[in-house]
Amino acid sequence: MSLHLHGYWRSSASYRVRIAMYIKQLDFDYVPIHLAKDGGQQFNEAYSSLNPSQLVPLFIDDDEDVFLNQSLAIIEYLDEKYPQPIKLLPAHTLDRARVRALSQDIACDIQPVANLRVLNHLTTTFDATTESRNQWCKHWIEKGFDAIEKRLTNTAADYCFGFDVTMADVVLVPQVYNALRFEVDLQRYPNIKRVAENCNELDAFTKALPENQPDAVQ
Ligand SMILES: N[C@@H](CCC(=O)N[C@@H](CS)C(=O)NCC(=O)O)C(=O)O
Repeated sequence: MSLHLHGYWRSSASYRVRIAMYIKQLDFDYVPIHLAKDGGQQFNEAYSSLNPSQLVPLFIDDDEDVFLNQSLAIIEYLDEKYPQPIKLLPAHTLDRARVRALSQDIACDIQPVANLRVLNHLTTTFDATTESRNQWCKHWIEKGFDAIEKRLTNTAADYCFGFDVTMADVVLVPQVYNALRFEVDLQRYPNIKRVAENCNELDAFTKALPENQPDAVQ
C-alpha cells in the first residue's frame, strides 16, 4: 500500500485527515503513534526523523515520495490530487477563503493552545493541576465556539456552508469531539451541534471516529 497516515486515535488533527481520506475513499495504512506511551512515541528517533515537528499527523505517499505534516495542508493536497467523489474546497475564490478561515479558526486559534505539549508545559513549569488544565481547555474551546456559532448563523444549513460538506466540517467535528471531553455544553451552540450531528451521520465521519481506530483505548 502506498498511502500511510501516522496518527493517534484521539488527536483531533489526525482525526481531520482520517475524515478527509475516508471522504476521498482512499485506501491507506494507519500507523498509530502513541502520544503518551514510552514518554511519547512522537519523540522517538524513527518518527522524529520523518517529522521533526514531533506532532501527528504525518501523511506519506511512498509512490510519489510525499511526506507532509500539517493537517490542513494534507487535506488541501488530497483535495487537489483526488477531486472525486466530492471537493472539500469550493470552486469560487471567496467561498474557498471562507472555508479556510473557519478551518483556521479551529486549527490555528483553538487546538494549538490546548495541545498536549502546551498542557504538559503548564504542569511542569506552572504547576497546573489536572483540574486547571481542563478548565484551560474548556475556556479556549468556548471562546472559539462563541465566535464560530455566530458565523454559522449566516452560513450554515446542514453543514457549515450550506448543503455541501467542506473542509470546515472536517475540522469542526473533531473539535466538537474534543469539546465534549472537556464538558463544553453544546446546548449553547445549536448551529455547531446540528452541523456536527449531520456530519456524524455520514459514513466517512463514522469510520474516522476515535473509538473506531485500532489504537483506541476504550
Ligand atoms: N497544526 C498541526 C497540529 C498538530 C498537533 O498539534 N498534533 C497533536 C495532536 S492533535 C500532537 O501531535 N501533539 C503531541 C504533543 O503535543 O506532544 C496540524 O494541524 O497538523
